[in-house]
Amino acid sequence: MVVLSNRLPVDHVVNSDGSSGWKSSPGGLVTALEPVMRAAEGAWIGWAGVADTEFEPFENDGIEIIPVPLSESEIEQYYEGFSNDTLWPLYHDVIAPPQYHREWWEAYVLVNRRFAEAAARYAATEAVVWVQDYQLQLVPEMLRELRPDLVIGFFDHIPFPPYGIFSQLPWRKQILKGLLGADVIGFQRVADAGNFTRAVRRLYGFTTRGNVVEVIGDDGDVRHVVARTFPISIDVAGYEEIAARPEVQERARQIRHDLGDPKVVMLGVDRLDYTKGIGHRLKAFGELLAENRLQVEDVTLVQVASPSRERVATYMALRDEIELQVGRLNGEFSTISHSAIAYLHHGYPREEMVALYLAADVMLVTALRDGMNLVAKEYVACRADNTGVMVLSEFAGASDELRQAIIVNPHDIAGLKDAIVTAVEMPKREQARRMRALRKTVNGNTVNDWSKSFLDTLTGRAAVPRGIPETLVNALRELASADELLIALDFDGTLAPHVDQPEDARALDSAREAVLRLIRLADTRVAFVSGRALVSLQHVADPPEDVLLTGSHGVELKLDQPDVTLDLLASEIDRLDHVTAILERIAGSAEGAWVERKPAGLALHTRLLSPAAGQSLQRSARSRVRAAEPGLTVREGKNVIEFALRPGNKGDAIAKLREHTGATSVFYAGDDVTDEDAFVALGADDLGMKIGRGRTAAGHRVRGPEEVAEVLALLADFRAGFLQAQKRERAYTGSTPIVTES
Ligand code: GDG
Repeated sequence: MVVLSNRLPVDHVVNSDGSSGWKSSPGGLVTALEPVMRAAEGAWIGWAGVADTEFEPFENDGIEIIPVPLSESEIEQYYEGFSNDTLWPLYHDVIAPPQYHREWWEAYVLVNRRFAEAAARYAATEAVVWVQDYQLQLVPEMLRELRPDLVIGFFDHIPFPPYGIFSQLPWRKQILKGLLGADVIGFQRVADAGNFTRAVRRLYGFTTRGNVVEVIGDDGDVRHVVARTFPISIDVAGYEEIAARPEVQERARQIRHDLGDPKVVMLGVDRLDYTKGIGHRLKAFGELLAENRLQVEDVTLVQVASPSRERVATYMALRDEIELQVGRLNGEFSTISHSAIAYLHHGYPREEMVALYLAADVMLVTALRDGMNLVAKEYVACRADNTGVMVLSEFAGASDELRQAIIVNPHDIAGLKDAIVTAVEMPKREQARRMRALRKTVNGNTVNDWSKSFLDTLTGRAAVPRGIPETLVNALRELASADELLIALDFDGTLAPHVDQPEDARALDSAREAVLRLIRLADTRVAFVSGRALVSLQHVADPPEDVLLTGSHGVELKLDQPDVTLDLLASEIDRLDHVTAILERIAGSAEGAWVERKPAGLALHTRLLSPAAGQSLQRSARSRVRAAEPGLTVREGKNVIEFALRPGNKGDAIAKLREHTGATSVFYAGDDVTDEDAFVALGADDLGMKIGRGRTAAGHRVRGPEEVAEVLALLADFRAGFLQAQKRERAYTGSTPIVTES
């Protein structure tokens, strides 16, 4: 596994005596990825934090560190310029005006390429590469070009803007193309993923279905890219542990004492950034003091504004502005013994941050726009005694989860003032009620859950729940009330367990039984959708009459009429013969491989070989057939590679079946990669169910054919129940149409 981020998890430091070394900077991301990285003997690629210096890769705590050098001018143009003065303001609702400079963009492309090349050099075959954040949005595509074997993920830590704003960017299409090189693109909020897929539709015209984007490559190949939300979190146990230390609790008491033991301590913790709404917070607090709704003897605001991006002009101006505001408010309202605001322009050790969280009765998070805001989650994690109130901006991603905070619109100063007063006056019981719920939420999604769910999605290892999940049961109940229902089912691995010899495959008795029940129901059709040639499907499935059949990935159809045969041209038969000869030769070289001839294509089966041997055989088949007979459709399935004369896939099969049956809703179940074409052909009123592990566009998942049979039986129950109820209702209201005479 390889992680790429702008900064490495270690900083290069030069000591006062001239010696130098490495200091780890254990942020949340490092904590989250450390165990995974160690287990996978992972590598971390990033910049070491000093200009114009090359460092050799080295090992740190079981992780291979690969420094990428940046020159002084690249830091100015790629990092401070394009990343922090173009993308950052653009992606944060243009709170500050983004600067567009072509030379910054060129530096961004150049540095992204350097990162991609480093990853391409270090990643092992078929490694998982996880690219972090907005500084590296071009890396996924560049890396895919260099290393098509890699599995590539991208996580966007900051918001993704609505199209009206994103479209300002002169290089908007290049950025989207860069991101679409990933297999999975993660966002903080549902809204961010939605903004991204909308931009993809507008600028590339690609189809998006739910979380899946159908990316059409220059060669016409289709890739499915998952774009969805994975809300980031914190190392909850780590924060709890620090908060429980007696010396940290003592420090919290000391802080309150040093502040003059006010009744209420309010706290803000932010990088000094214009997105954090520090000015709005100060304005609201100042007005409350001016109006005597709060008294300086009772309430103190501690504001940690940690130094950030200090060489970027907008940040210099912001610092002046905030410090002027703090100075004025303190000048006006502080007394000798009580300061209105304790303003701290420093970075602190984590223990001190936790002591501050423990000392604070009210936490103010008033960001104008924020991807997530980890500070909000950290405050909650530290409040083990269920006291404390949080005022939280609706524009921070955290507000999607932390619903029991006092949610505010920070632009509405009057509303923000009321929220602060509500927080200051909130009774302890109400505080505890809310904090308990907040703590449950934060505990339910830790940073480990976040990285696990992202990586599981990326590697196709998403957990398969035991038993039929509740969400699936509900979806089946809803589906059962369709006007015209089509139940389309893959055969091998779905109705029938996988076996070594394809001709031995048989549907489970329980599955056959459920299918027989379903075909007897009114307005309900069942279809088998297979990659097998139709004759082979008929042989193994022995389908009951009335079951519709499609074989050879939708090329062959049998729809309520005698078999459809394919009329092949003589030239097509020649091509098939030619490819047969090539594949037979390849199969002959590996014991256990065999070739299946289909009416309009060929399949090379490798399931008896080891995965590595199978893959290498498939690769050589692919390249030799491509060279000898270009233009054939190539499909890779589980332990099989197929070459078809005519394009066609299970998605086309669904379209044809839908048209034939007039179905208003479709249920589709399948286990193979080729079933993904069917899943992406489903719409909002349909239901897709993946069998087993593996990356999928289906909304539901079960473990194996036994559970498929259970699901089909359940669907038959629900459908029969619905049809009965409908019949009773018709009988009651009278189903004969009323004809009015003219
Ligand atoms: C970006 C996105 C998203 C701050 N000052 C000190 C200090 N901190 C720590 C906090 C917190 C972290 O820095 C800041 O994280 P945030 O999430 O609040 O904000 P950004 O830095 O803007 O982070 C954001 C995040 O990425 C993760 O995806 O949530 O939306 O903008 O952990 O505690 N830590 C120490 N001393 C300080 O002085 N030790």
